[in-house]
Amino acid sequence: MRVVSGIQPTGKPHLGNYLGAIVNYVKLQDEAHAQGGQCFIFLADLHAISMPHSPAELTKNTREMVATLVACGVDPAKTVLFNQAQVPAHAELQWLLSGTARMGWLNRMTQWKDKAGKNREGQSIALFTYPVLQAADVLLYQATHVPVGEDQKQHLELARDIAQKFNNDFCDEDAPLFTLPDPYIPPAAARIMSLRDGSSKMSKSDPSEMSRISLTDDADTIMKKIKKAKTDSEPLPSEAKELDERAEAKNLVGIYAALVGKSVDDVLADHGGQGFGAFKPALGEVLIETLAPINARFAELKDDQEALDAILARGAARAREIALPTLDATYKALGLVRG
Ligand code: AQP
Repeated sequence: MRVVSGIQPTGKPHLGNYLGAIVNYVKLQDEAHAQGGQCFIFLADLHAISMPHSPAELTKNTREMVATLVACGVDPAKTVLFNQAQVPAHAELQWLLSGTARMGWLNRMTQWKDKAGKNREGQSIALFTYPVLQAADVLLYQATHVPVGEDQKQHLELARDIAQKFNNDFCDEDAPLFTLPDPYIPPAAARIMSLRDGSSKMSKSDPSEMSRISLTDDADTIMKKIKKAKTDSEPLPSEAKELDERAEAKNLVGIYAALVGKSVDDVLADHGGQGFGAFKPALGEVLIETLAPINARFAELKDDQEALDAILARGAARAREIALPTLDATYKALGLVRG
């Protein structure tokens, strides 16, 4: 079992990152550890430069993201925790796979279409080739399980296509180089939506702070954001299917269900008929209770720059070592001569 996933240090991680991905990093880390497998979690700082960014902010966010992941339960003793910039093999493998990836495949990526909008010509090349770097990230470690939110499913499918084509084009049938990675998407909470707009996902780069719950928000901020979350004026129904046309209500009930580990139907069995004046404070309390220990641990860790850098340095050294055989084999398969 090889678990590999990454998160961009582009801001404070939010509830969507937590329920969609980080909870599963911890779950799979423990499973892999128990089975003698391996888990790699990296900060996707090379991905972060695909959009305009402030270098000083990127450095600060990278350290804060390490502190947050550790506060959430990612354990550097069980997981190889590092940032891409310290493992050049990621960028090297991306280039080597760029000969295999196809323009048409990348053109179809919905994240590219969403982020580029109408101004494709004005976007960085990195934003367009982002999914090839993502393929390199997971193929480099022969990932079997990739815990991601639903928005990343298409990129994972592309990574499989690239791996498959490379294996077909450059490897013997009985000795494929790359393992085809499987996405590990949570059955619930795979896509947490903005608190201001139930049709767009909760995102670090949304200009409105009120659109997301950051994992480091304090209790008052959490309650304020939940109370101000957009909803309709109807009471909660008693069955999940009645939420289908009520995006904002569905999102809040889905968050509650994921946090307490119940199905949406079970939550509605308890709260159906309630208005948001009663449901929102109940949700706020559950969120505060879930995030309080993460907040406390984050506060202990966040200012110890030396310790955070040491975690990344140790992880990167290990990652470089484990990445090497696959990187070497890729050069060789392509017929590239290296001294
Ligand atoms: N709203 C979400 N619901 C469920 N899962 C989510 N993820 C992100 N948003 C949601 C999952 O979190 C992991 C890390 O994501 P990322 O930071 O690398 O990139 P992203 O998907 O682009 O996240 P953001 O917050 O929207 O960042 P920005 O605004 O910088 O682009 C991934 O597994 C993702 O699926």
